Amino acid sequence: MSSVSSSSPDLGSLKDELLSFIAAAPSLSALDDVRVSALGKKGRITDMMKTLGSLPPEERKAFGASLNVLKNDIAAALDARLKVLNAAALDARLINERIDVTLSPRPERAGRVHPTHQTIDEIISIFAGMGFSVAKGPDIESEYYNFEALNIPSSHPARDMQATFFLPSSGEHKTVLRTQTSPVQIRTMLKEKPPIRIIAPGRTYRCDYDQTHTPMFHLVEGLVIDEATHMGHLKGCVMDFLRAFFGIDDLPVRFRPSYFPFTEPSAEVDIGCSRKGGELKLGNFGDWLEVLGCGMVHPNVLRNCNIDPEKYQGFAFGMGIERLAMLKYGIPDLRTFFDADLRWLRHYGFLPLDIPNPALKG
Ligand code: 2NL
Repeated sequence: MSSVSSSSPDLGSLKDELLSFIAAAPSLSALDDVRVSALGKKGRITDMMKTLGSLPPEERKAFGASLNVLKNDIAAALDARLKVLNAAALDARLINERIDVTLSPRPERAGRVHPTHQTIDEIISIFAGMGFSVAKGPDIESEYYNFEALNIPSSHPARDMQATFFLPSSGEHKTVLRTQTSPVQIRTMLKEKPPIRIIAPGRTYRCDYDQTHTPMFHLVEGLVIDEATHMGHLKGCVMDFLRAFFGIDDLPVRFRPSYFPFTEPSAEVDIGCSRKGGELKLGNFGDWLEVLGCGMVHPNVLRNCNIDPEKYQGFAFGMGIERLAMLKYGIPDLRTFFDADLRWLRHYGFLPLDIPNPALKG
């Protein structure tokens, strides 16, 4: 480009100068400095634009056109260099911030998973393998879902003021801290159509405190509703679970007739153990230890949930999570689960990356 007028500066050499600055700008901020020096409020091209008004009309037209061409060329060059520098900056970040995903994990050594939650994870993992899903519900329940729908009559000792935490009631509908997780299963039956296969783990509450009872503890209940479900399914399911959970393939499992208002027939389940020398060992040693309760869902409970007992049957079971954890991990006192003692947690707790299901261990 040549100058348009003897009185105007040499736009060609200005263009070459600016283009070489742009090409040499090593960073985004250096490039911006070049932009400001050329096109900013007091930039060299802007300054020349301001002089247009004082030129004679014939010069103004030609010089103005040349200035516009220059301005557009510089803007385009700035834009192109900006793209190059942005791409280079991204490349540098991709290299600097690269994570080596092939490195083996470094377990966090500071924290521990509480044995109650480790045990819940293990239980979920085993039942997930049998096609169960996990259902949740509120800790504060209506007396109806916690007792009435479960065929528990108002005369039942569990409904006594001494046994259950009743909350200050508003009106005639009483609320309680749930004493089982069964109300979660009632809610599921009311909401979903069979087939149903769920477990409901969670906090439960009873007015009790001694060596083997705390006012808050965790239960997991299971529920299966389908056509033609029978005691054989219940026994197979519970046996498979207990053997997987304790990691003992031939663990003896015994079903004893029992009574619950929400199941008929009902059974309590014992596993084989030995208590010789005050030490508890699980396995085929001739002695027995109770671990859970179960049964076929009572027809009244099915009817309360609008399920036709002529068409559908089901089984249910319930077990205390801390109790299972105590047996599996040799923890002697239930109350220590709720003491929040860090020394206890460091001793009995689990590293976050421990594999929950022993069946999955290599
Ligand atoms: C125990 C016994 C049990 C159930 C819980 C249940 C739930 C529904 C219907 C029928 Cl919705 N039954 N749950 C059944 C039998 C026993 O728990 O000793 N738990 C610690």
